[in-house]
Amino acid sequence: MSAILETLPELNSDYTVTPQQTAAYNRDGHILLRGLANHSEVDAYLPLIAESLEKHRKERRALAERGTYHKAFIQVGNLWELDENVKRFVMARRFAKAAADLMGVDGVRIYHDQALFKEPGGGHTPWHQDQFYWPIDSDKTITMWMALDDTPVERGPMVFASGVHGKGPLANIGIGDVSADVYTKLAKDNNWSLATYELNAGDATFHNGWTPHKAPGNSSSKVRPAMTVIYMADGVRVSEPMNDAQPIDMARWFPSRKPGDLADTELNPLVYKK
Ligand SMILES: O=C(O)CCC(=O)C(=O)O
Repeated sequence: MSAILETLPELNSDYTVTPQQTAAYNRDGHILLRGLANHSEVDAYLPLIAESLEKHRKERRALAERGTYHKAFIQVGNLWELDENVKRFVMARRFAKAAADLMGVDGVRIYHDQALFKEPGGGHTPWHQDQFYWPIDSDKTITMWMALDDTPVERGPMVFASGVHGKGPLANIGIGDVSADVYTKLAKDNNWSLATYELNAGDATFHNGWTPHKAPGNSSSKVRPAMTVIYMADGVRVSEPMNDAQPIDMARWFPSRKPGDLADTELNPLVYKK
């Protein structure tokens, strides 16, 4: 074990998710859990996640040279495969148990993780539904989005449409300028109720795979560092791709699996089981 890994907080202790919070998550499709990590835990992991993101990021263009999607954040997926220190954060039992409790399931596996750092002056995150990309035969999917620094509105916390996740796919479209327009119209025509949360470092939102969400740009002078972990219930299966994006996710996150197979490859470790 490396010298750093030995000293990192284990993040294994329980966080109590109340029945009221579970009910609110299932009603709204999103929730904020305050203090899921404490300040010393965030302080230990933030520099490691930031360093790993900087090392592995592919996007090196100036903001002005990028399109809408690449202006929204610097992104690296599955840091847990690349960095043993960040792996401890991604595999944390505490976070996985909270995800399982909110979904009301007895076990969860990792789908993948993403570090998402919105730079100062970074653009808005267009409206989208995550599960458009995911070849998973279940709606028991959830993303934890943890703020690694305080995230007031001007730094770009997410905005969620409440209570529409149960409708499943609302538009057969991935994230970008077109999805921004399409979902803005859906929000207006259907009078969606929108919710946003100002987060402190260590607070985390959880949202369902079908919850439409977006984020404003970062108009502050500080980066908005966030780490996400996407979980799926243990026992879900790989689904038939429903668009051109899903075969890419299937090959990347479910190597050698086909529709109908259990979503339980070596890239999908069981991180919590009751
Ligand atoms: O960090 C953001 O701005 C967007 C994140 C997001 O869409 C997600 O985690 O599903």
